Amino acid sequence: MSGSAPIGRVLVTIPTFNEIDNVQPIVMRLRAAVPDADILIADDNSPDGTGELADRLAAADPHVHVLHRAGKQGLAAAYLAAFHWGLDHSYDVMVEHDADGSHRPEDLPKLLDRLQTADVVKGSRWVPGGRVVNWPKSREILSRGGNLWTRMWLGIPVKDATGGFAAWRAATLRGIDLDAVEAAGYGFQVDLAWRAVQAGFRVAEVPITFEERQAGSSKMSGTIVVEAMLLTTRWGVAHRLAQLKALFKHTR
Ligand SMILES: Nc1nc2c(ncn2[C@@H]2O[C@H](COP(=O)(O)OP(=O)(O)OP(=O)(O)O)[C@@H](O)[C@H]2O)c(=O)[nH]1
Ligand SMILES: [Mg+2]
Repeated sequence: MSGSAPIGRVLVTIPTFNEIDNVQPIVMRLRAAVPDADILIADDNSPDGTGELADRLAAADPHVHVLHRAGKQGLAAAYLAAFHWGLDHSYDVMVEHDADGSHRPEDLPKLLDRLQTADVVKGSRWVPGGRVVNWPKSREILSRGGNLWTRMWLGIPVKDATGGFAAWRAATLRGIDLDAVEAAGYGFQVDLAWRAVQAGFRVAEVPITFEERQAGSSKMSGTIVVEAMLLTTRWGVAHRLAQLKALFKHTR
């Protein structure tokens, strides 16, 4: 764990599946917001040609890279592949950033700033100053409910553990067992945050504005929600049993 360490070389990783209308604007905004950072688009062979467009962006700009993957394998697999790519290329910081415009590149400097005294920083919709724009009430309830469930079971000191905008020090990612990550969908976010907390890393949150996507379609599904809920419950039961065991040990 670091004290107040400079953050070094930053790689913004963007998973994409059918984001043809979003990928170029988001890359342009990122390049303007964090000009020194590199960008890695991890595309799962999108049928709409996102991968080919990403190649053209990469050919025009040495800061942009593309990781082509064989087919749609879920958000977690794309991020894990992107993290490994970043670690192999000696980046010091890896950022998770959606392609769909829900995360604002303009908020990223704030996350990176906070990372100077943290091991991972999550962009949070549910801390003071955080907000959502144009998000259907049903999605807000799902997100708030999922985070409540997560905090109830895991006691995790994170208000938006399910959020997908985050900056990780490479040392933090190296310090958690990425191969053991279980979730395939957005439970992946809780999985990673929980591993970081358990390993004793400092997890910080900064407020962000989260906007509903304007183009393309959501990949969120009932299966992804159920997976996240079941996994969180299983980790929570194990965690609470371990706490009870420790309590009995102390009171005997
Ligand atoms: N490479 C890859 N990217 C994915 C996959 N599923 C989702 N993504 C990307 O991950 C990001 C988040 O996905 P979204 O569909 O926006 O899902 P979400 O943000 O959880 O849901 P919404 O709030 O409804 O948008 C987007 O950039 C997607 O293109 C996948 O299987 N493979
Ligand atoms: Mg989205």
